[in-house]
Amino acid sequence: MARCFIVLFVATFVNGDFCLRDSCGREQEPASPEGEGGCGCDKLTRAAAEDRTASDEPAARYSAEANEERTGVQNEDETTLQNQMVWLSGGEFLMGTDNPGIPADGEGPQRSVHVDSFYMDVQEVTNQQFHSFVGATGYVTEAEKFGDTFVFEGILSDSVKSQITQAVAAAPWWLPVKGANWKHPEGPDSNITDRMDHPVVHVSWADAVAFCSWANKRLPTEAEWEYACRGGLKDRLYPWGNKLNPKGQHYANLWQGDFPAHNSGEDGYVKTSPVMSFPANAFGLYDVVGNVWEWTSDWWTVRHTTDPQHNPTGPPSGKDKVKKGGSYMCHKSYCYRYRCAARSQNTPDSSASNLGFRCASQKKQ
Ligand SMILES: *[C@@H]1O[C@H](CO)[C@@H](O)[C@H](O)[C@H]1NC(C)=O
Ligand SMILES: [Ca+2]
Ligand SMILES: [Ca+2]
Repeated sequence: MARCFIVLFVATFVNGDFCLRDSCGREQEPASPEGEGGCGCDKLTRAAAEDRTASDEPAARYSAEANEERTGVQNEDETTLQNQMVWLSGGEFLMGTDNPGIPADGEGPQRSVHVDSFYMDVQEVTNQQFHSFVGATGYVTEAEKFGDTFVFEGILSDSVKSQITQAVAAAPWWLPVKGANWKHPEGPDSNITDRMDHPVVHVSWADAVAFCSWANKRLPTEAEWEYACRGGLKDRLYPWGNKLNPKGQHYANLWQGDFPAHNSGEDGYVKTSPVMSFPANAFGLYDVVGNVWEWTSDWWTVRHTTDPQHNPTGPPSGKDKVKKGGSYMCHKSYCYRYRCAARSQNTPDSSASNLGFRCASQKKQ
């Protein structure tokens, strides 16, 4: 299989624009000055994505109906296995911003959007919950099929690092680690035994769709996600307001220190944190920004209409899916994306040590 790895990125400067072209010849989105490279996590492309159209196939195959005979595990302890959800009464809100932190990401313009009422998971899907899903369905993630996934260098052991010769040129702190997956987040020698209440990572978009479908849910649209993030506040940067650390308190698991060399862990965590370790927003939602990035159902575009929108679902097709919220790797200097209006993208088959999801639903579960 010809996997033209992102590792082969060639970076060129054209008219001051930082352009990236991968070995498949695809033009990447031009980067913006502030927080430009970000965590570089939008560059974790799997070349095979080109040959595969993201279908709704996992949704059908792993629906609760299709697994009726195998749901024993699910019923053992509903409280820990099923995510709590909150009912969000629909309405009109201002999506995006006219003061974009990263204009090239398509954060603007600010536009009036209506979303219907929906339920949202209060927390990111955890390892425990994903474990239940795999136990009930036998699901195998895309990272397990590919045999590798991207891990941030800063959380890898020296022995794992010493075996890796490739890196992502545009973001050298990302290393493809053989044998790493959701059960072994930093490679075969690592495990999640002590992290069952942490968000699951190394899950692709299709993996997330399959999980939500099994739970009788679905991924949120970008509009729903952002509506949920804002917690009823208008035109604010974060789910809790405009100050990053009100009263000196940390409200999200982000990066303090110098990226990528030194993470001081001032907020208590240098990697993922147990879900709900930081305060909820006014809607009762935890870790909306920070901890791990969250997949949405929308295809990526940086162009948005200012016409009033009703339950927008993004473009009908595309190359990348939208992810929201930033992660424990985000610092203002490199990845100012832990804001509700901020956004980034990955090919649907991408997986990484800072990317997870939560589910939404129209019905009460
Ligand atoms: C999981 O990892 C911990 C810490 O690295 C280790 O002590 C433990 O033995 C591992 N457990 C299993 C089942 O491999
Ligand atoms: Ca942190
Ligand atoms: Ca998050």
